[in-house]
Amino acid sequence: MKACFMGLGYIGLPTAIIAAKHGVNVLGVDINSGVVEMTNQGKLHIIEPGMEEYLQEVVNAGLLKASTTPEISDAYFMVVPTPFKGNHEPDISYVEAATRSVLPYLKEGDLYVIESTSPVGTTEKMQSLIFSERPELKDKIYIAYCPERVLPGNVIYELVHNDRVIGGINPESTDKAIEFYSQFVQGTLHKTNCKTAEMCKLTENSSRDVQIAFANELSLICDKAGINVWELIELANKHPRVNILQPGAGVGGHCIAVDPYFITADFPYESQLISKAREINNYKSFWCAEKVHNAILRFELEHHRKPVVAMMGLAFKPNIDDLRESPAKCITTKVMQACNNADILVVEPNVKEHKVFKLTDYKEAYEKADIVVFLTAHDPFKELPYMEDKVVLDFCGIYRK
Ligand code: SAJ
Repeated sequence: MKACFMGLGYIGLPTAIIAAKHGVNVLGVDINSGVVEMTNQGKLHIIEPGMEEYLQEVVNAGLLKASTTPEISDAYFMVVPTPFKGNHEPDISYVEAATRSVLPYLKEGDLYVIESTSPVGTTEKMQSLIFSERPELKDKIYIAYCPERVLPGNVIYELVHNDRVIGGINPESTDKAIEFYSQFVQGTLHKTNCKTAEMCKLTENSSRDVQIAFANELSLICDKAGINVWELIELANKHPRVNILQPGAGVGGHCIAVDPYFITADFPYESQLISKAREINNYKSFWCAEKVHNAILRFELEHHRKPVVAMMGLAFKPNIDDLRESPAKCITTKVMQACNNADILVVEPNVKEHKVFKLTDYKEAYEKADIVVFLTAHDPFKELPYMEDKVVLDFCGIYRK
């Protein structure tokens, strides 16, 4: 069986590697020739623990090859980005482009799967596109939607062990896709239709966004009321049916902060709560930036000099180096733009160099700072001794007490 993965990004490449490791003959396709070259050399262009060894193994075994163009295969997987356009409208143009580029290679009996997070109805749109361009394939190929669910940093384990939801345009397509994924997935493969599978992916990430918004809202209330929100949540979670998530500097990354808009764009009147949650999580970052700004002004008034401010963490969540859609990065940028009256030291222990920010060692920055702002709860920060003489703005629960 030969499978063609369209898109060698954070999901496409690991999935291609794991499929190859389980004996599938894989062609990985990417429009970026640098990515293709690196992949063929067995070098991982993304950061994912343990994945490079797997890549080298499958490339050396001749099971995975990368190219900028597709080839005739038995199965095609669309694993390309689905960003949003200006007004939070989903942009499925990459899915469409990837689909168009495999169109000439499709033949009877082939499987076509979309894995990219997509607005409801995308699989049916691509079905129409395929059959309008290749009408002779109508009812002769299998089409399904199967969203990825893996957590960056734990991809090797989750790609194999997570359950998956698989929805075909008809039961035969669902079964065909299940046959493919059962080659490497040990989790349960749940059958549904393509619209439900599309909505399921959006629902999972929107549910997390709504729950984080609740925690963030509590943090605003507690700040005003003079209550330690970390202690409050810990206590409330002692109730057998309460499980509140953690507040933070906002919600980042390219999934949770993006996918809910795929629902709100198409169902604006019905999705009041999902939409409000997005607002709250976005607002939390502005609120944090305001707090830092005010702390700087207060320090200046009290001490008649510029404070040294350590902005601790740039990544979008703890213990990773991914800065995409990061609230910490956004807050740091805002503070740097607004506060000429401070020396700002930027810290990100998981990144060596950054083209915009000059990075300072975390211990050195902490030592020098008058104001310490914890933005991302990286483990090394938790080892820093609490120092009474510093103003600490802890947005991510480093010093819970
Ligand atoms: N966050 C909080 N409080 C929390 C948990 C998270 O503020 O209690 C913040 C994080 O700091 C980060 C953001 O939320 O800024 C997102 O982080 P995350 O760990 O919740 O999720 P992602 O974006 O790394 O991965 C999510 C996962 N989805 C769910 O857990 C429902 C993952 O399983 C998906 O595969 C992934 O999105 C995706 O690709 O869609």
